[in-house]
Amino acid sequence: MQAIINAFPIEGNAVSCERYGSGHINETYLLLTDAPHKYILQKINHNIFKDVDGLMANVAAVTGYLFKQTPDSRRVLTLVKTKNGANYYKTENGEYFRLYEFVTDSLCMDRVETAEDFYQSAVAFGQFQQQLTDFPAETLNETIPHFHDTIDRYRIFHEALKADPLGRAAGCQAEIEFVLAREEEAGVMVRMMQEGKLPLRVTHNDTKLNNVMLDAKTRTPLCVIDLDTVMPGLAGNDFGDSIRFGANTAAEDEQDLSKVQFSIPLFEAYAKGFLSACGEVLTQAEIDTLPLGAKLMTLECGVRFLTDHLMGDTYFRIHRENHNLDRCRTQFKLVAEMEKVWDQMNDLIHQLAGR
Ligand code: ADP
Ligand code: GN1
Ligand code: MG
Repeated sequence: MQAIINAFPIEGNAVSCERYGSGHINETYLLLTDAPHKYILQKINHNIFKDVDGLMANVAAVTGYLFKQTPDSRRVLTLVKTKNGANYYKTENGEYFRLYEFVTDSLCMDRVETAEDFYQSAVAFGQFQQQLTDFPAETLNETIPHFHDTIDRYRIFHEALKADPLGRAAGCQAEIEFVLAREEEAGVMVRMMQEGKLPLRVTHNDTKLNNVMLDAKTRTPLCVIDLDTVMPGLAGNDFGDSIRFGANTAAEDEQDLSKVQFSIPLFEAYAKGFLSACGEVLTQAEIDTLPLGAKLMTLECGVRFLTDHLMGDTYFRIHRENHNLDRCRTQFKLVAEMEKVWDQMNDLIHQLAGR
């Protein structure tokens, strides 16, 4: 690890470097120095992000663009370049590392604690989208092709089901049926986008609560992190992915499904925050499809977890047997719950948006 740390111009001497956070994709370390100064060191998941150069060019461009608007390293994720001025460091064995300033005196939550915090996270993601309105989208590299192409996610699911390399399909028939029963609806937003009925914007695409930092004292937004998937996308997907994670009354991997409920008050709190931060720029079709974004992001994520379970857990990091199956079950429980309160969700959005 020392050789990696040495590649970066850190303040002081490293005193510890321990695994940190609960992201499913990258390997994150908290790097402490005797300065004292805190950093976040990350091993980039090169399996998933094939074009690390393109990925890091995006991160540098987006953070640079935001920093011009808000020159404050607590309010914008701040990349620390290597001593050679590169956006990342590649080791001799082909591993990729990057360094960020640690966002100090901040809160990063794995679970919603209060509706007010969830509201504030919505303001953060809404503002993020708003700040990037004029960012030149054509300069962004597509870091994961077809990331929220739900139709393509279904195609990959069908392939996994057919191959069933570990014989796991027999153990998740109910979940498979759940997926198949919703295939037609799953493609609605992608088709609307293709037909020009929903605009492409520069979006975050991974808006879960632990990808936003709030100020520890005021519990108001500091910055949005995890910028690996900032790409052209749908506003409704950013809205929806936050709802998927945060309006769940239980953890994403809760095994007791009776604890997993879709919370309308949390949905409402998030919707208020999101609409207050970026509602005015949204088209009527975008407003109309916010509930659908929530449902389809939850369905898509469940499909991705199930696909990974069938394929032997090669994408999302797991910590126990059947972890991805447990995750998929919570997502489908949430989808089923949303279906029960569908009209209420839609009425609420129109009421809050005033149109
Ligand atoms: P992943 O793609 O694996 O989710 P993230 O970039 O989201 O990786 O980082 C994982 C976790 O590390 C975050 O959820 C957060 O808790 C923490 N983290 C990441 N970057 C920072 C930062 N700059 N300051 C403080 N904490 C951070
Ligand atoms: C991953 O990287 P992380 O843990 O913030 C995933 C998201 C999923 C999420 C499910 C690049 O997010 O798309 O919605 O897990 N990120 C990537 O928790 O695939
Ligand atoms: Mg993350």
